[in-house]
Amino acid sequence: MLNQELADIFLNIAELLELKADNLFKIRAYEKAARNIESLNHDIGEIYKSGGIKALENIPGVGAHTALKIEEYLNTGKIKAFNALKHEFPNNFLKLVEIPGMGPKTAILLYKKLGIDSPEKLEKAIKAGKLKDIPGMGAKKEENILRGIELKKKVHGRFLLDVATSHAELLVEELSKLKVADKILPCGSLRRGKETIGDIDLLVVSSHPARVMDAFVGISAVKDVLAKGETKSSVILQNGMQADLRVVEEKSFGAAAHYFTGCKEHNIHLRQLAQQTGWKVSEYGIFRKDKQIGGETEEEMFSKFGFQFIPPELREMRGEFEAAAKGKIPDLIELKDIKGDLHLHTTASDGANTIEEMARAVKALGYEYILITDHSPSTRVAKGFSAAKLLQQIKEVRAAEKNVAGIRILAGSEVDIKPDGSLDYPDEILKQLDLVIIAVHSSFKMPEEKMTNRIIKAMQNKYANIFTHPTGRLIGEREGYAIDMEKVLQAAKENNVAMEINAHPKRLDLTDVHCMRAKELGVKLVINTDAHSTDQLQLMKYGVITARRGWLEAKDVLNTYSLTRLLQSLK
Ligand code: DGT
Ligand code: CA
Ligand code: CA
Repeated sequence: MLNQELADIFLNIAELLELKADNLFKIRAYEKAARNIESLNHDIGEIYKSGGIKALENIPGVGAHTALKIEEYLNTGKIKAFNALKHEFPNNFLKLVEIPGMGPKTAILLYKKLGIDSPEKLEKAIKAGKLKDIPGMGAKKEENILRGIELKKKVHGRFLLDVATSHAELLVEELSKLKVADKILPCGSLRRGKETIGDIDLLVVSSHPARVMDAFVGISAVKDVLAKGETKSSVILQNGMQADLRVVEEKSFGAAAHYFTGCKEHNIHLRQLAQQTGWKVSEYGIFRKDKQIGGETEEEMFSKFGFQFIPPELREMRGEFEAAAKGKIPDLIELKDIKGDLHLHTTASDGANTIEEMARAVKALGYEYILITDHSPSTRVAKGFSAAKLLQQIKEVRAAEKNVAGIRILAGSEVDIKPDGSLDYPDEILKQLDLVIIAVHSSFKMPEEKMTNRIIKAMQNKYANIFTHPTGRLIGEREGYAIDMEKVLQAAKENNVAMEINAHPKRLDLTDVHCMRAKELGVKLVINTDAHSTDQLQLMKYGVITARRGWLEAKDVLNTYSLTRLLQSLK
């Protein structure tokens, strides 16, 4: 979490310096520091704690000046020089620079020529045709920028699941330390595992609400206090995220947990059912007249109405009450069901760790197998490699398996689907791999029909086993390509290709809704991290929660199987 925050700040500094046409070496140095901090294997706060400023300077790309800035941020939550730099520009200028399709040079040009200093003004100017006469602009570029603005709007003010999770964990940890709360439960969209989170909702049981409130607003990650009441408070954290906290009595815990978990439509439905019985449901309990008849536990919120317990991830008004009435709530997959990771990168392409390092890290997680999947030649930016090098890597994988006891290491590849639907290695090479992952990494803007046919053709290759990150989206950065998912799912079924749920919090596709449909069609699924370093192997939990939102059970997900059964299930 800290790593990402600092990386973002250093990137912003680089962007602002670029706007000022500052020294190019300095700009590149900040960019490099940002990249290296982002891909660190350890929390930068921990690095600092264990070795002080010297340890920070040992991070590649971090010099003495940068180390001082990191230290300042770790100690005070801000970097004065960064704030000063921001003050040299109009208020919303960074927001402008960060719009996909913009960049520093365009931003400064539009500011100088048209006084554009915010995304809102930019959108208006484009729509009014005011950019037409600006050199370097054009219909295509304007279209890209407008799309970028829409994308930012959609996630505006919302946070990725991992960012929200780590902030909630930090708040829970800080509150726990102070020993004023009997129970602390993060609720809301976070507990339901949505892919983006608006704000954190913390529920606390305590007999000392006033002390909880004091503790909450005093946490060092809190930047502003929006409201502080007897049982409710709201704050803004250093990263701009809001956190709400409610304190209730033990006897209302279940009702409050249910209420604050939502979603709103799910809550309203239960309230209406209560009314039909002459009862009342609120965040304080289930009541008949004024007498509380349930709600101390969350189970009661369902059992009192004859329902099976509905796990938080299913509370989206997608048929959960009907299923619960019939006793048909699925036995949802859990993280502990996962036996292997079938998509990960090594130093051979754009990963940070070797095959053996990845294998040892996976073993420590208790998994039984992994599939090594570096990139194929077309993905040049990700250091994709030749068939000859792949054959060499297969040998390295076999050797690594001998060196690391107790884990099966399979040789695979993340093979590009070329624009014509053919695969990026010839069949003679593919057939030597244990499993093959196929992926779209180019020509994202193809029309839907063409893109769908391209993918289906690739699935028909007899060596294709898994279709990874099936929509290609990057949440908040890039819309997915146009595809007819229904046809792709049908083709996956027909060709025995498993669909991947990519656990990276920026991806999380297949989405929950697509998972539900895949299951209906009997399509096989896998959950992979796409890890580019050992610490990213931990992202599996976000894939699992997405699968749970898609109503999946362990039996629907192939990497919960033993390796033998997994291999038998795929072609
Ligand atoms: P978010 O924060 O936008 O990602 O989404 P949520 O679901 O966390 O929504 P939030 O933070 O506005 O509210 C937390 C929960 O409180 C929500 O999931 C259900 C409950 N809630 C909020 N507003 C209402 C309402 O008007 N009626 C009912 N019955 N429940 C509500
Ligand atoms: Ca919320
Ligand atoms: Ca809230």
